[in-house]
Amino acid sequence: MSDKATLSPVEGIKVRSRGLRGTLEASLQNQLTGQLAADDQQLIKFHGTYQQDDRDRREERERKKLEPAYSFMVRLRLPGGDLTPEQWIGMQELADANTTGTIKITTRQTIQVHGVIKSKLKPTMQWFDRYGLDAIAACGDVNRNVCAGAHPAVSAFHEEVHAFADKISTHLLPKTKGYAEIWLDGERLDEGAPAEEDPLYKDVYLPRKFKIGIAIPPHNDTDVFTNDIGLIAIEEDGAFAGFNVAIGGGMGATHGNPDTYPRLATVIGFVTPEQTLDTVWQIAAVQRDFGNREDRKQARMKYTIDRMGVDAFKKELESRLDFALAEAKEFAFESRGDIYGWTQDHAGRWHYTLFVENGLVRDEGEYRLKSGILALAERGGCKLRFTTNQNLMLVDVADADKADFEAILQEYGLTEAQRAASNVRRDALACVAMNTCPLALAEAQRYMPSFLTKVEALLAKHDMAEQGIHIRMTGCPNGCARPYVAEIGLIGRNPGRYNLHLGGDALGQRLNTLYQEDADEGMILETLDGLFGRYVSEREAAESFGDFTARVL
Ligand code: SRM
Ligand code: SF4
Repeated sequence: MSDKATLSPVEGIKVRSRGLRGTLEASLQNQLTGQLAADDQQLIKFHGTYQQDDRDRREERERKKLEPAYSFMVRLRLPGGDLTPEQWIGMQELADANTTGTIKITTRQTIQVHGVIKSKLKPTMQWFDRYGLDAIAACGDVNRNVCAGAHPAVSAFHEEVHAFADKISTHLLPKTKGYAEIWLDGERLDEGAPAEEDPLYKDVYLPRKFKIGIAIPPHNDTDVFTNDIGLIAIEEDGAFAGFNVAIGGGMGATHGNPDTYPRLATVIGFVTPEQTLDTVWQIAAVQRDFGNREDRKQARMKYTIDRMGVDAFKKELESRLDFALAEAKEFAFESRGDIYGWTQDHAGRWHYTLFVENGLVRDEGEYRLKSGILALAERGGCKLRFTTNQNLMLVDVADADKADFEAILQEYGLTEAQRAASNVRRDALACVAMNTCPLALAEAQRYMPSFLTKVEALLAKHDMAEQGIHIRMTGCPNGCARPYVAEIGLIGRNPGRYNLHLGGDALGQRLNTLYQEDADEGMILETLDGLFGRYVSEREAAESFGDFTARVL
């Protein structure tokens, strides 16, 4: 155990919090400021929300001697990304009433809203609750939203596997009733009474955020190897046999700090469906006990594993389980991007994947995405599902209803927008960055669309307009759009300047590497122009752009 004196300050906040309660209620009631007390700014993350301020307005507010324009981002916990149409309608009404109005589909298959002022936080949480939704553990040093492969048509046992997202999320939820107490006027813990016992998180929680993703081969839409725990569904004789377990994935790094790095998860074995919940629980417990609690930049499980060694970590895990992991089974990924448009599954049900650029749900001119999704939800007769590629699916549409949905998609300009988007645009990801993310060093989702227009022009110049290349952009090296597994990764360095990473594969199985540092748009486009030209003339048969750059550079 670490010496108390050297623990990171967040550790003390967790331990003192009495089940994540802290002084949150008092902070929320303080009407003199739009922000929370410092400790509560950390604690509120465990309740699925972050305090932010409008970075576009910082200077103006400072000039006027006003405090920053504080507001909160609130993120739903939504294992597997599923919402009912009624829940979507409720979320859209909420977005119009309490937030900027835009709903953001995230890279972890859920939605978040921005611009919620302090006085509207509790009503927002209560709104979620009315629709059977919550934000507990959507952020913070706990297991976060569990992602699962979104596309029902990729496997006959898709539903069985997809259901594990919810099972795992529930199994690893914090036991505190602090969330209900603070936001939902739940029963209060007696003054001075200890917080609820939590066998997994105890009073220390995990050293850092913790993420679990499930992939169903041959599709790796969840980028399974970028998770702390990646579960790869294994088929035997046409049925679901269990999961290969991969541990220690993570994307975040810090510019100039070589001790931080992205890492792909290492496959350590195979477990049956019955062994899965125990296994993920105990992996989290090993990380709880062995993770670094002094330096938060070394606290993710990937560093724990690299410090201990994979074999020692696995040995510790197995000492806590009453079984040993079996040898990992064969699997193969063949695709990663979303499968757009209509697909039909083994049971004959229809599913439609709708392209949502950078996950931003709002109306823009003729392209009335938000109104269109509302009309689809009001039509009913399907489930809504978010994908880890920031898109939206209509799931389980009956044959007889398909034409109705198609008509709505056309009426709101959605079919046309989807058809017009190039392959690179449809496969691209960008994180939030400006104007809300406090860590952004450069733009991402606000800049990506115009950047891609220039890339499309370059591709057309080289007769590759139809080419698919995974391009991902983030405003800083934390990697929220998983840029280190992109074929072209752009990682914000300074305003208008990015580190260009190349050489990731198209399936999320190989990290890219730094090719050009602190480059502006002109430099990046010049580099890509040259490389696209070489790709056309030097590529091997069926070689992806990522594989090509990894081979020749
Ligand atoms: Fe992230 C922090 C947004 C997925 C790695 N991320 C943040 C914060 C909360 C900034 C902050 O700490 O104050 C960003 C809020 C911006 C805003 O204004 O909304 C933020 N992360 C996002 C989202 C919304 C990006 C998006 O455009 O979709 C994604 C929300 C996912 C969700 O629903 O839970 C998001 N973040 C990711 C991913 C991708 C993934 O998980 O598949 C990663 C890389 C994988 C990983 O965790 O290693 C990721 N976010 C980070 C990190 C770096 C963690 C690290 O190990 O160093 C931070 C910073 C931190 O934790 O200190 C961060
Ligand atoms: Fe913010 Fe950086 Fe994450 Fe983008 S990658 S949302 S800039 S923390």
